[in-house]
Amino acid sequence: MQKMGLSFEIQKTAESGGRRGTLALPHGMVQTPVFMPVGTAASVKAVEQGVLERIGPGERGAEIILANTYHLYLRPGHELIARMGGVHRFMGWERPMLTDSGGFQVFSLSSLRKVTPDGVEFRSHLDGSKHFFSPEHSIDVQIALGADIAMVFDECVETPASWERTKDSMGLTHAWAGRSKDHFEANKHRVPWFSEMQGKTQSLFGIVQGGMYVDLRKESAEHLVEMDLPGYAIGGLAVGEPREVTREMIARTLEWLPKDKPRYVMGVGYPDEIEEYAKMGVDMMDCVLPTRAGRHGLVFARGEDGGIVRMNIKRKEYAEDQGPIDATCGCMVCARYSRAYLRHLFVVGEPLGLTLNSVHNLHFYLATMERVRAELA
Ligand code: PRF
Ligand code: ZN
Repeated sequence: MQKMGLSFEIQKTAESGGRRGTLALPHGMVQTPVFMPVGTAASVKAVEQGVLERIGPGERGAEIILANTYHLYLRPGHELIARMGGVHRFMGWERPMLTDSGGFQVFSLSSLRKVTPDGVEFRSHLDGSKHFFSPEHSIDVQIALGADIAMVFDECVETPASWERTKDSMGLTHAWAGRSKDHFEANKHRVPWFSEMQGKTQSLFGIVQGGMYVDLRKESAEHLVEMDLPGYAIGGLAVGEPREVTREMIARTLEWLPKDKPRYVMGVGYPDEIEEYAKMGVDMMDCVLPTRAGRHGLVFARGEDGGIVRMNIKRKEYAEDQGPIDATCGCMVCARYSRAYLRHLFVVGEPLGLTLNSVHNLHFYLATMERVRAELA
């Protein structure tokens, strides 16, 4: 019998609905709830893989990162990456990885999109060249990349969108999910380095859509649950709607998803949001925020009351501040560098500044999740 790609064990569920779990993947174990740093183009921007492995409490590092189908298909190309032994070997990362399907990026980055039932024709945001993505093609690319978890090809509807528009888009997403699954099942053993994954296959997750409409969210969750996939994402959120709406959509959608499978909210959020959603029962989250904010000089710290403080390291008031970003942080940046130095690096445009801010922010996110896991245990 074919070995499973994934097993998920829940050690404990809190009254709030939050769960403390362990996700076993071909490249290793992941403690959940987990925050996944985003490595769009096979790189978590400005942070080297060796550092990523040591970031976070106890220097345990990031246990899983994300990469993106759309970006890697455009550059350097999934076939090149396959010839290099897959995305893990290509980037020197031996821990678990997840690839997003490219659906979201096609809709948010490319131009002149033409959506048909078959797929999406679009122009690259890099050079305007024409490309076509279908569910089958997205799966082919994701199989070539060889991440532990692949995602179905979906459409993330723009916001605001009418109920009718959202329903049509959801119908398309459901048809594409079916085709993604069929193509994945027929081809998942073709990962050339399959034997190196101890004979374990990749796993394909579904994505619930349905915009900001509770009835459509329910229909979408039920449709995907019927497909019996090993994990489920909640997509289409954090696209500009108020935070209360995001929370409400997550809370309701979680009710309709299986309790025994991993549940992943895509593209969230601020540190207090990831904490809140993890306590509600979300097992996985990813976001560019810690790295993107870091590259813009925005760093997170804990206030004396335990609340989250956002600091703009560029500010003049830090010019002669000898203290670390956050004395309680425990990261390698706060152990060594002052706010004054970090401000200086940022002001003169030294690349090290981008790295150090990103490392601190990622540590902050991983530490936040570690605290939630301890509370749930
Ligand atoms: N779909 C996919 N990736 C995503 C999203 C989605 O809806 C989102 C929405 N926040 C982020 N990344 N495939
Ligand atoms: Zn720090």
